[in-house]
Amino acid sequence: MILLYDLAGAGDRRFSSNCWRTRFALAHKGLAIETRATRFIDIPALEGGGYPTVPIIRDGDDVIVDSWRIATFLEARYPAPSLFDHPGVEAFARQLQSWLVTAVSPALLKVFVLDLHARLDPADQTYFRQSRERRFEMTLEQLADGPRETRIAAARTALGPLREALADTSAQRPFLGGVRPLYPDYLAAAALMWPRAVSPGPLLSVDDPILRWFERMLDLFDGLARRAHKEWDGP
Ligand SMILES: N[C@@H](CCC(=O)N[C@@H](CS)C(=O)NCC(=O)O)C(=O)O
Repeated sequence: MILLYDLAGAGDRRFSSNCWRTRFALAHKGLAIETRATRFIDIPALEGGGYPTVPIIRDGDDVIVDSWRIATFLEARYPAPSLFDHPGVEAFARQLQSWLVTAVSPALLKVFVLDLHARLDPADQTYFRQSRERRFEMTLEQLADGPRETRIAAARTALGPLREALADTSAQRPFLGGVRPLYPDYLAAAALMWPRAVSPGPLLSVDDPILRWFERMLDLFDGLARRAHKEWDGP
C-alpha cells in the first residue's frame, strides 16, 4: 500500500494539480494507495519534516517528494504499464511540464487565485495569502486584477498549444499518448483539476476540443477524477 500525502482544501477538496499528477500515475500503475488529506500548514511536519512540498509518497521505506521524481521512481519500481512507453515520450512530458508551470499555471492563477483562497481550510488561508503575496510581491487581489473575462480569455489562449495537440485526437487516437493515456495526458489533465475543484466559472467553452479530451480523462480508472469534488459548471 502506497501512502500519498495529497493537498486538501475545505470540505476535503483535492485540488492540487501537482498531487493529481501523482494520483493519475499511481492509478495508471494499478497500485493500491491510501491518500492522506494534507493542508499547506501540515507539510513541514510530514514524514519527520524537511520536505517542502506535496505530493509526497511513502512506499515501504522509501519516501519520495516531487511529482516528477515520483513518476520516475514508479516507472523504475513498477515498469508495467509504462507511464512513458518510449524515451521520446518522457522527454516530451518533461517539456510539457515545464510549459505548464511557466505558461499555463500563471494564467490560471490570475483567474482562480481568489476562488482557491476562499476554498482553503480556514487554517491555511493566512499561510497561503502571506506566502503567495511574498512570492508575487503583490496582494492576491492585485494578482487577480482586471475583468474576469479578460483573464479567462488569456488563460484560454495560454492553453493554445494543448488545444492544438489535441486537435488531432480522435476515436482512433483519443489521447496525447495515442491509443491510451500516458504521463503527458496526466500532466495536462492535472492542470485542469484545480480550477475544476475551486471555481464555478467555466474555464473552457463547451466546444473546446480540450473539453472532449478532458471528459475522457475524467472517465479513466472508473471515474477517479470525475468523482473528485467539482465546483465548476462543466464536466
Ligand atoms: N515541483 C513540485 C512542485 C510541488 C508544489 O509546488 N506543490 C505545492 C502544492 S500544489 C506545495 O506543496 N506547496 C507548498 C507551499 O506552498 O508551502 C512537484 O511537481 O511536486
